[in-house]
Amino acid sequence: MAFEVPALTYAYEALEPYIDAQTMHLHHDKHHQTYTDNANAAVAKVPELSGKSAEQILEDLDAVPDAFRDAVRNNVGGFLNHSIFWSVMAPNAGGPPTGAIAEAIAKAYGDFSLFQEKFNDAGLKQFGSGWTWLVLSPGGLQVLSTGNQESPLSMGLEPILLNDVWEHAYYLKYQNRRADYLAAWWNVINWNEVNRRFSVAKG
Ligand code: MN3
Repeated sequence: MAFEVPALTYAYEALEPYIDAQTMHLHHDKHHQTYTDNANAAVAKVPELSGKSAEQILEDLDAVPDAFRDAVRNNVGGFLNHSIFWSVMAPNAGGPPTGAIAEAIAKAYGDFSLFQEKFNDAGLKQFGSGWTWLVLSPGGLQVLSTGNQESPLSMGLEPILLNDVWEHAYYLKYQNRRADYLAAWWNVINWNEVNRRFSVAKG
């Protein structure tokens, strides 16, 4: 049961001008493919993981033998994080949240702009490579960042929304201006998919 890079459900240029087509090609076709190939290679070395989904593996990294745990965390994480990332973006999207997630964000953070500020601030302060997340924790919604390809699933948290703050996600277009990338990214959020994830996470 090999992991496969999911095809984009929109064109590479569809997220322009916020995310450029060249970045999408490199990010999806090269970076994500490499994580996926390395994830398959890592999992193939660990019989205990055969038949498990990426989510199941990341939820229980303790089950991975020490010698393979870093490779599995980095590459199965890289595979799954990017798979979710493409799905929470869409063309002709963005704007204020809708549905149940809008209500939950309003309850937890007040105005949407205050939530955006908190999320962007977490992305800006993530030192080096990583991801910024909105997760569902047992106590409710939470904004956090993780380093490298670490998944909140490994901390018992459910990923609802995520932004890639590795330089490969924005450097071609935004160079060192991570804050500009973080601000522009809100124009491509697929709130329908975020609501679907929120609904599943709530069980
Ligand atoms: Mn990436």
